Amino acid sequence: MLSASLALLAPLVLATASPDSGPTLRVTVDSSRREVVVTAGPFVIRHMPKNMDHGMMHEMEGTTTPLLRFEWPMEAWFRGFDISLADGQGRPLDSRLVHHLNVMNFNRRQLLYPAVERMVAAGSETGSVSVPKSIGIPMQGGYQLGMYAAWNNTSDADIEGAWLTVRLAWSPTNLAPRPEDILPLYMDVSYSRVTDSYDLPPGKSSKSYEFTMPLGGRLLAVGGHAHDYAEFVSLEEVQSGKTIIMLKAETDATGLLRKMPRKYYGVRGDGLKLTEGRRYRIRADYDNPTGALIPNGAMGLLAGAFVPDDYARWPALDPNDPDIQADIAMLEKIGKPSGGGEAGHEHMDHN
Ligand SMILES: [Cu+2]
Repeated sequence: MLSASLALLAPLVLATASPDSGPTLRVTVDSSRREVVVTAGPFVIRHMPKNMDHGMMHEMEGTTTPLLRFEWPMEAWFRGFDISLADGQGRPLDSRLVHHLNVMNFNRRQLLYPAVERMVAAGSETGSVSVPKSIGIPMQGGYQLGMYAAWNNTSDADIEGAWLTVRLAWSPTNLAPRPEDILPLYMDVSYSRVTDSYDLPPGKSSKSYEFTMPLGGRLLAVGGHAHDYAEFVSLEEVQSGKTIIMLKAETDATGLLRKMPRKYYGVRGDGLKLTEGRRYRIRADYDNPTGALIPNGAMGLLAGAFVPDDYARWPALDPNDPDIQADIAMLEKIGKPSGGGEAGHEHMDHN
């Protein structure tokens, strides 16, 4: 029955959000390809002055879209995404203009932090991502989602009239065997409400954050995010001192980051077990050869596909929690002309 109702919905525009000025957003369901297609635009993509650094870039108007809200249309498992960019005539633009793209789910919170779920965190080198049909993120119709993109236009000219299309792949509820529920698990060496980038001192440095797992489960895959001059992002067991995840940064000869690896612990196997009540330490090491502190120059994140031992015990999102409210307020400020300030640093994974 689900597929029948989706076929009916497919040609319909499900939602149109048009603020007074600025981009519009359209959501359609492509039931033959099993994709929710989100199209937003038009955008002006400002080119960056040559000497702009990572932190400055985020603060410059026209380098980040505002938060674009939309509704997820039906019960399904979310299992992948694809990002594309086109000009006003529908001709493809280089998708690397999208520095990073985040999709948030305002109906579910993160496990470790009082912040809304980051469903998608994609970077210019991430490309399209999908997980096997045997797993997926459980979604309900009516979930309030939002997304934003940060641009990286290194050309000499602004690009006007750009349209962003994000295809969100899903598995239907009648899929057999039933997919296993996964949820995103974020671990951050420098989590705070407004920014998770931090100042990078010259020379060798290490930053870490310890936490107790509130709920056990298995990590099926994990990716990382770091900036230039990163050496690695790792996860250690505090008591045993054992390193259980090690993502070594791939850098060029001068230390500029090329990419962060991804690790797969087996989609059918047991995965990497994280134990309830156990202490863990996420750690990011850098070696900054510039001789100077780089303001907001560093980040250290791990993002995994996590199978909780008991899905029902995932902490519920409390809309009255001041931390949740602050997180949402921060997201709402992204890409706004004034007052955005530090908010623009919010990003999860662009490498
Ligand atoms: Cu970053």
